[in-house]
This record gives sequence, C-alpha cells and structure tokens, in this order.
Amino acid sequence: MWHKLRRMSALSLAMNLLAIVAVGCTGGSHDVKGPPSKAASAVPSAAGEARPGAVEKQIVIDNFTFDPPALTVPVGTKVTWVNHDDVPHTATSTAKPKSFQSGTLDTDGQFAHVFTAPGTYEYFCAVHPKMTGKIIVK
Ligand SMILES: [Cu+2]
Repeated sequence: MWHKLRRMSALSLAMNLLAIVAVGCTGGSHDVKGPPSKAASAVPSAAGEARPGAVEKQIVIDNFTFDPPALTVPVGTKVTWVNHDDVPHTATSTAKPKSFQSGTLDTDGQFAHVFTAPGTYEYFCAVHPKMTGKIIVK
C-alpha cells in the first residue's frame, strides 16, 4: 500500500514536471485556458467532496499513448486527461451510449470526468482509433 502511494506521488511529480516542460517548449501556445494543476488544487472542486476516498487521477496523452493505459480507481474518482502531444486527441468512451466524450483536446488541453459507478470504461481516441485505454472503477 505504501509502496503504491509513493509510486503514485512520484508519478504525479513526474507529470507536473512534464507539464512544465511542455508549457516551456510550446511557449507560443494560445490554447492554455488556465494553470491546470493549480486550479485543481486551489479550488475545492464540486466533485471533490471531502469524503474519504475521493481522489483525482490524471492520464497523460503523449506520443499517441494514454498513460497509464489501464487505470483502476475507486468510485467517485475524478479522472483528468491531459494532452501533451502536439497533435489533437480525444478520450472517447466506447460504450453505447457513451459514458464520456472529451471532444478534441489540443496541445495541453484537458478533460475531466467523475466516475460515479463501478465498471470497466473502455475508451479510445476518435482521431487515432488505435489509441485505446480503460478505466476500471471499483
Ligand atoms: Cu489521438
């Protein structure tokens, strides 16, 4: 358990660094709608009720890959996809009807969805259908 937590912290840290690097590289980007991680932590989000177990997870899209490709989360988790690629991607639910649909995410674009029911939620990129991932909600 502790190992897992520590690995996740390291991962978030790596992601934050990645975000900083990405922003630095694309200095001319006009699509940034606000500092993503700061906004998330500064504002107690509507979905982020203070009950134990409410967590947020991030999936980074980079090099035509959802990372991590499979993510297991507790019910109530807010999952945010962030596109760090320089081409547009989507996170589109494969279910019918769709559980979620990000729309097109440009570079540094992000989309969040709160998973309120247990299940396996498979998704793909509508622009590049070979890009797939899944969220397992328990
Ligand atoms: Cu894509």
